[in-house]
Amino acid sequence: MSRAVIAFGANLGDREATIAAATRELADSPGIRLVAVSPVYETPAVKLDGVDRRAPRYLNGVLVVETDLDPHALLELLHRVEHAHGRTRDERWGDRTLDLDLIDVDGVQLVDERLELPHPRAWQRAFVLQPWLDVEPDAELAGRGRVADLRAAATDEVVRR
Ligand code: A4P
Ligand code: MG
Repeated sequence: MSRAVIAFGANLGDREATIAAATRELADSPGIRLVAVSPVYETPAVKLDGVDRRAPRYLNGVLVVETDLDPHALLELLHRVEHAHGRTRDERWGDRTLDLDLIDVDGVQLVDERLELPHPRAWQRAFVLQPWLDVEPDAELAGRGRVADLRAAATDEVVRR
């Protein structure tokens, strides 16, 4: 069994309903046990050229699961759930009904053409670090250090719902 941290984000459609349904679908998937659901934060959209205040705001948070799926199988499951919620891939960092990212799996570090662990941008994003910290106050991000320290250094805005 491994322990995985999954980040969710949604800024189009009924964000709460999508996140609730996706959480249920993951919890009900074979090989997955849901361990923790973080509080949800509202966050301004970060685009490739910085914060975009005209874009719809995101709801962000994390799930912690125990799983006997390997990381690639888990990523495929996340993509299936995104797809079921109308996720399209038009623009990198574009607005989306649902994004499910794999943040950490047991501290494994790997890079291949499909998957990078830990998630390469998690270390600098309060919208990932804050909810993770809420459910795992002693968490560490492989190669980067304590999540609490990374959170203290992150400057993007997160507002608890
Ligand atoms: N991929 C590689 N490693 C991973 C991983 N650890 N987890 C690959 C998930 N996917 C991973 O992702 C692109 C490719 O990354 C996939 O084919 C997958 O195999 P995508 O979901 O298709 O596209 P994306 O999400 O637009 O790209 P990217 O670069 O992964 O985006 P990020 O870094 O996830 O950022 N602002 C706010 N406020 N809140 C957000 O949640 N999210 C993003 C997306 C941008 N701005 C945001 C938020
Ligand atoms: Mg993604």
